[in-house]
Amino acid sequence: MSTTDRELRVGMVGYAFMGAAHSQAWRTVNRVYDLPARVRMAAICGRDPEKVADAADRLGWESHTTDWRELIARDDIDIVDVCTPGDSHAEITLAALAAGKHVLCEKPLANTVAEAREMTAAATTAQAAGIRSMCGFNYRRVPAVTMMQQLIAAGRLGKIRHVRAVYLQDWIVDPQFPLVWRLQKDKAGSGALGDIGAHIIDLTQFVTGQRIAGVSALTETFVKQRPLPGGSSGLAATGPADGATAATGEVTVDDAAVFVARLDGGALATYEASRFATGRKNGLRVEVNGSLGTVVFDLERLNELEFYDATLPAAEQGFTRILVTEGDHPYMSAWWPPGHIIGYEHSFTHQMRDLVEAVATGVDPAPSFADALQVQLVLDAVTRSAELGSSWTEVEPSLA
Ligand code: SOE
Repeated sequence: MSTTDRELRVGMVGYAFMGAAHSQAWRTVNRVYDLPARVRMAAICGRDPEKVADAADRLGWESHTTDWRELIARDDIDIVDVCTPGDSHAEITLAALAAGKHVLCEKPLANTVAEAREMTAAATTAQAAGIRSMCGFNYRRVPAVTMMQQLIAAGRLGKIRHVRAVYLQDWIVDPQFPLVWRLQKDKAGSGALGDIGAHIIDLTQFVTGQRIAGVSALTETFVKQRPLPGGSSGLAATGPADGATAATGEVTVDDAAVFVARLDGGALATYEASRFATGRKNGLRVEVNGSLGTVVFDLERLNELEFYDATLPAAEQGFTRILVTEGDHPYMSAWWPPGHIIGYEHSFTHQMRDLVEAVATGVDPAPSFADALQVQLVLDAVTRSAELGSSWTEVEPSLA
């Protein structure tokens, strides 16, 4: 639907769950939003020649390759979208920035603080040449989450006192579920902490505008040995028995992480990230209590925001369920008439919308790599605190 002739040509590395989610968003974004540039899905890259060819066909990419260096070297690629496991984020991103490509990198930004720092420094250098970088914390772009941020920024909650955040899944409760890449530290960096804890760390820092300044944490690996996988992708959808072999290997990441935190604006916060919350499939819930009110977001009801306005007369106070589907709610004007709900995949379309707009108009998109480094610093502090028996661990500002 774009009214411009300007093209932004995308090359994506990775074709599994996130690759599919991003492809869907790249395919859709210009059909829904009127943007200053049109996206061309120029190339997709993956390690397996047959699978990448199939992915190109299924997901709508014009060409495919098994060599990400070749993809980055192409003159007809403007944006590199990194959807690989964390162990290759830094290498691919640094090469892409050095080649003058804009970068979208999936979360968490990297597997270590050192890598995240290097990526942030490279992004800052590239910025001077007009190269943009963004980290894919997609949940910021759920309209109800964006609205939560706007309400808090407008002062509707007053002084923030408490943040309560959980992200709960249950896809590895079965001890026979194989040792997929998400359960290996050298590939994923950490377990539930980096995979889903990173989302609630980013989301709460985003909506409150406050930084996590210190933490005290506990982590646990409940099942320490698992069957080696036969070649599965690492997601619940593949099922416990998928390709598992008789041999076992060590789980080298956390299954769950819980921590308390102080935010730099004075709020107290609690966080829980677990893959062992039986019955919870993708349960992300954040509650923020302020001196003037409370807001609650629950991903399983993502079209809604609960709001308690304590400035109303006492007789009228109570939790209001706001259906975030009006045309003047964030991102919603381009979708359906009021009351016609949207889903998980729309958060990615909104992310691409903001990225395309930023690149085409020459502004820096958010979350920046510095924002993502801030999350990485919290992940690192949580890990260190847990290793030292929950000792209080300060988190430095990424832009210090
Ligand atoms: C798997 O646990 C996962 O797909 C994460 O990697 C995503 O970031 C999250 O959105 C859903 O769960």
